[in-house]
Amino acid sequence: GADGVSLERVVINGPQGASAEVYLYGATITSWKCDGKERLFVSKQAKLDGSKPVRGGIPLVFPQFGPGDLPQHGFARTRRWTLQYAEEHGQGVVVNLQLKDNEDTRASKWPYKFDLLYTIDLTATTLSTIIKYENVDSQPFSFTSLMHTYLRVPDIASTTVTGLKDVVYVDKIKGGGDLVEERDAVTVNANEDRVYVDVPGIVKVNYGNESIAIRRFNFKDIVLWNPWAEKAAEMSDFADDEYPQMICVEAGTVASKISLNPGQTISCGQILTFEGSASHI
Ligand code: TA6
Repeated sequence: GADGVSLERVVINGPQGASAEVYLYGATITSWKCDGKERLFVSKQAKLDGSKPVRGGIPLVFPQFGPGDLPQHGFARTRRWTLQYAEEHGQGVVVNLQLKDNEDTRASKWPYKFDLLYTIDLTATTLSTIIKYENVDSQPFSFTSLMHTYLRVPDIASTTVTGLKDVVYVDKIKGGGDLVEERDAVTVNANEDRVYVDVPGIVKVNYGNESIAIRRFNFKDIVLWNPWAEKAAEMSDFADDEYPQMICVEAGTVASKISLNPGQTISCGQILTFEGSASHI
């Protein structure tokens, strides 16, 4: 869209000061606050006018992860989703957004009829994001999909990622697949871009005495990414000095494809849980 267009967004106020914000553009969650702090990273230079995917928050990657026949990471993160409903429940707030095929997607290299229902659920200490994918076409289709979560951290140098030990990964920077993670606590001190394949359990991002736990279902893989200085310099929507305040730990199925027959659905998603030091919330 033209610069200066202010995109529609939904502000979600949950219990105990928890809050979230989602732009209908890409259904991109751009804020998740709990225990008084912003837990997601959005670049100071992110475009919030629909001119390009938001550099931060939780962009939705569908139907293609990475480069390929479609624009990088597919079209879901640059389409306008429609708000179906938002309502309070006992422990928080649930918001439903929908995306369907349109003439542009049907004219693309991925021309299938689909229906996505995105459910965002906010409680005092959790943010759950689930997509129900439905094949409403007359033929089967396959896709890759991922939630490109940018977590805010005080300093990458004192951040660890646990839950990846013994997992096979592909290193997209150094090249090579079938590597095995040997560390209990993975640290990042350079440009990293890794796809951990078939991650079995809970992955946690730990900083200071706080953690964000990432629980997944039907999302097999975890992508770990930090652009570091060299790649940050190449992105116009990412300031040069921001990479120490973020880490991308992304739940998805990207090393294999999800296939749906006509009429079939699958729900995939993640639940982010804030685990603070004092469990005073
Ligand atoms: O996070 C993994 C990744 O695929 C990286 O290779 C990098 O390209 C990143 O996504 C950001 O992609 P984007 O298209 O949003 O600039």
